Amino acid sequence: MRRIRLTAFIAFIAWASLWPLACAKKEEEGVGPTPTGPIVVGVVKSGGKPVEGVEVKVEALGVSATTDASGSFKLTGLVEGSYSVVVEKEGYVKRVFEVVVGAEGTVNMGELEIELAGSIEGVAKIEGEETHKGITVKVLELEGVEVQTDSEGRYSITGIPPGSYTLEISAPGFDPKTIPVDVEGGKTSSVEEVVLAGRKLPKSDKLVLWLRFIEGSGADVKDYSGKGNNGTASGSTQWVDGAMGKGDKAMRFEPGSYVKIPTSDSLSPDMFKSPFTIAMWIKPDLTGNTWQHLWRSMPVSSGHNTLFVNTDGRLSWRGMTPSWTVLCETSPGAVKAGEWAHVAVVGDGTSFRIYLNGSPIQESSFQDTTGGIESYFLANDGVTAGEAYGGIIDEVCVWRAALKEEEVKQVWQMAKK
Ligand SMILES: [Ca+2]
Repeated sequence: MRRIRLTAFIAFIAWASLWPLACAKKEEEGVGPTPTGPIVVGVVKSGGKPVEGVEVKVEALGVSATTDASGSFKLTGLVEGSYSVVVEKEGYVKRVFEVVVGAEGTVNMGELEIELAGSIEGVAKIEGEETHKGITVKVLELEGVEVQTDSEGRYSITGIPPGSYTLEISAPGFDPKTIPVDVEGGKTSSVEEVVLAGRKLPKSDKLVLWLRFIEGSGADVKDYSGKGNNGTASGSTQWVDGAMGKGDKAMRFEPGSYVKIPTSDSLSPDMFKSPFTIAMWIKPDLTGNTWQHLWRSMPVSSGHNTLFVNTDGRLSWRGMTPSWTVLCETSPGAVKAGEWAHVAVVGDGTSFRIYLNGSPIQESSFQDTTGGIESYFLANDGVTAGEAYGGIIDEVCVWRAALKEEEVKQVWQMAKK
C-alpha cells in the first residue's frame, strides 16, 4: 500500500507542476488528481434547447460522457488524435461529429444540435399464411435500416430522421412492394397494411401448369402459370379446404371424377422426353381401386405417362418405353390415408426421382417414353374406371425443367400440411 501511495504522489506532483490551474480546481473540489490528457467539452441542444441524458461517445477509445441538465458534457481519458464523436439519445437522430484533440488542453466543440427522430410502424402479411414472421421491411433511402416482422406481421423502425421515405416490403418468392411514408420528428407514422400475394414458384419461367384450385366453385380449374393451360372438372368433384392454409380451396375427387387438361405448345405432347417436374398436394383416401391415377396421360397408345398411388401408399411413375414400364416406384407406406402429402416426380434426362414432402425417397434411371400425348388428366381418365382416384388434390404444378432438391423443398414449404 505504501509503495502505491508514493507512486501516486509522485505522479500527482508531476501533473500538478504542468497544469497548476487544473490542479487548483481539482483541489477545490476535493477529489484529488485526475488523469492527465486532453479534455473535450460541448453542449448538446435540440431546437435551441439543452438536452439532458445524451450519451456522447468516442468509440475508438471507449470513452463516453452523459449530458447534464444544461446539455453539457465533458470527455476525459482522451489521447491526441482525430476522433468521431457519436451523440446519441433514444428518440433523437443519432449524429456523428468530428473532433481533433491535441496532447493536452481543452477542446470546446460548442453547440451540437440533434434532431428529434420519428418512428415508423405497420403490418405486413403474406396472403393465405397464418404466421407472418420474417418479412423484411427496408427504408430504401437509409442504408442498412431494415427490420423483420413478428409472427403477427408487425414491425417498428425507430430513430428515423424527419423526411419522406420509401419502404420496401419483401419476402422470398414474392415481388417486393414499396410504400411511401413521411416521418416527423417525435412522432410515429403508421403505414397501411401491406399484403404480399402471388408468390412465385422456383424456375417460374419454366412453369407450364399451376392449378391452384382457389376458384371454390364451378368446373373450370384455372392455370396460374400464365400459359393458359386451364383444366375442366368432370363427374363428382367437390370444392374443399386446400393445402395452402386459411381460405384456400382444393378439389375432392370421388372415384371416376377427373380434371382434363388438353396438351398445348407449352404443356406439350412430348414433354416427358425432356427434363420435367410434376408436383402436387394430395390427401388420398387409399380405399377402393388398388392403383389410382394422380396424373394420367392419354391416349393409352401414346406415352401414357402416369403417376399412380396404390392403396398401400406406394407412389409409382410409369409409361410406355414403348412397352408399359414401371419407371420409378417407392416402397409401400410412402403416403398415408387422409393425410396431406406433397408428392413430386422429377426427370432430368439422367434419372427419375420421386419426392415426398420435399425430400427424395426413390431414384431410378431415366427412360425415354413414346410421347404423342393428346390430353392430361388428374384423378382419372374417364375411361379406365378401375384405376380411379378417391381423395383430394391441390396445387398441381408442372415445369418443363428438372427442379433441384432445394427447389422441390421450397415448393413444399409454401404450405406444410
Ligand atoms: Ca389450393
